Amino acid sequence: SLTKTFHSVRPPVHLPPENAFLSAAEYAFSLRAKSPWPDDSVALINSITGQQISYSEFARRTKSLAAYLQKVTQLFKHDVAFVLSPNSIQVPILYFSLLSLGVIISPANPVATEPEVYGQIQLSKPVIAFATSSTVHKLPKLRHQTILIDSPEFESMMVSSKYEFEHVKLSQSDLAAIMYSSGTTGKVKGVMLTHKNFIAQTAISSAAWEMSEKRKSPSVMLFTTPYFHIFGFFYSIRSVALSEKAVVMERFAWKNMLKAVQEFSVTHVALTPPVVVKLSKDGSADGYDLSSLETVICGAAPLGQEAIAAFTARFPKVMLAQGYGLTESTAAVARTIGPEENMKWGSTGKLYAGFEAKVVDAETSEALPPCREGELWIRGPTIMKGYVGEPEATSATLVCDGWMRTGDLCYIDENGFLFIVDRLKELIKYKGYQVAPAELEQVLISHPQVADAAVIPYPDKETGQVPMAIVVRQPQNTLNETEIMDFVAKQVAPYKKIRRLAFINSIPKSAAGKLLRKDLIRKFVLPPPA
Ligand code: 4UV
Repeated sequence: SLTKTFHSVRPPVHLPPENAFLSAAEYAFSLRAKSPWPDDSVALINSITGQQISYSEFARRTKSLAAYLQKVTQLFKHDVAFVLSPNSIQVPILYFSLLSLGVIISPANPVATEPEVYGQIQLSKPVIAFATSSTVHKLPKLRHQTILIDSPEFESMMVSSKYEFEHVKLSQSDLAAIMYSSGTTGKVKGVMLTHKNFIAQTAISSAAWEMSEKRKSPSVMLFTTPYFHIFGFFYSIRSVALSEKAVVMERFAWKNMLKAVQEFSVTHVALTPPVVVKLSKDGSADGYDLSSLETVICGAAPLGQEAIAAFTARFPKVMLAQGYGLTESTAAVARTIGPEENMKWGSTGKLYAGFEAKVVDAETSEALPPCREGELWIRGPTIMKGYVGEPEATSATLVCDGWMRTGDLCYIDENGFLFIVDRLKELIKYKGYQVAPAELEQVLISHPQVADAAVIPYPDKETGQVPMAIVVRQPQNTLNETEIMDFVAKQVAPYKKIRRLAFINSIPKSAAGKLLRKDLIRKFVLPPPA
């Protein structure tokens, strides 16, 4: 077929009219109210202390806090609030309050360094910062009013009914958030997302949910994904829309995750590929009762067929769904829905309702037919407004007629399944051939004695670049360099062979589970500073 634009094959989803005044918070609460579960069902659980908050309490706290911030702190529509906090049950309440005030949320990674925080603040220009006792020291001194969300004062802002919240009229085109784009490549940018972006994502993702789930009780979702990253940020809204019970982990810790699944009978968890791989390889998972698990949603980085096979063999009753998205697209634009699509190993599923895609040849800019590899371009209702203060970066990404370049190499098959190959910018060029590091990483971790691996380009006079593997061996393992190189060479075309190798104790990863290849390049490739 000569298809040049791929259209979503999902049933259309009804979105609220664009001229309706509506915040993402109101919209999520309105879907919650239509759910079959009562107001007193549990909304949030602290996975360590067991403290619980019901949906009616969630709504009450959101309103009291919003009233306080409006009347005492004097926060108004279009103000920006910087948020620097690890996950906690306070964070979603803070988010919903700020969303209903029309205050733009700008959440940053709590492990960011002071210079990183400074750079982010320069971009988003907040009038206030919300931090915790563990992060507050990173904020620039005396610049902003600061509220600590782990303080008794914050608790009383959420529970006092002293102030009356005055409803704020918001257009859907108003900004809801400025998110910092992952920064695994290039410099950090502030991604502007509107209430409409979140409303559309909530509507589309809830519709997908209804297609795949027929539940007798609310799902129990474990939040290991950070609330400052789009995956966790959007899921904090989606969770309310679906009336889920959200089990919140302060920071990701392997044993705590397993313990939480057992203790709270977790049914759903969103994970990144490294954790999915670890679940299928690490013996310590056997010590826990994980039988409540129904679905694992995996996204944020490529998950290879071998990894899926290993996971499915170990957890045959758990559905492993895959989703693909970007901060710039307000989370997912494609995902697998239902058991049949989940078995399409290696695919991140079909486009969500309301989306279109093109696969564009990097050299000729031509839109390609099915099964050909090129850069993924997408168009749809969740695409960002742009990068704050960066018109050039914005026009390089939002190219024309609403199309956004993703920077990802992909192909779409005849049935509309999307396959992500790798980040275009991270491709290795060996004698002019493109080698996708992600593909070699998947081969490497399919070796039972390899615990983790990353592949980076190593400069080479003769060939341009050669693929270099950085490998973490399983404990007490003597696997050597040649054995690993031979193992890979047997499975890939000759130009893709690993030609250099080093061992390491652990692979650096971002909080969202992405390999930090640039840190490895700094360590293994660049000469040490003079
Ligand atoms: O901007 P960002 O950090 O955003 C994300 C968002 C991920 C998801 C995934 C599934 C969901 O359901 C959801 O709500 C959010 O990671 O990074 C964007 C880049 O991450 C890579 C790709 O290179 C994007 O440009 N990426 C994201 N998902 C996948 C992926 C995937 N499933 N497979 C391969 N690469």
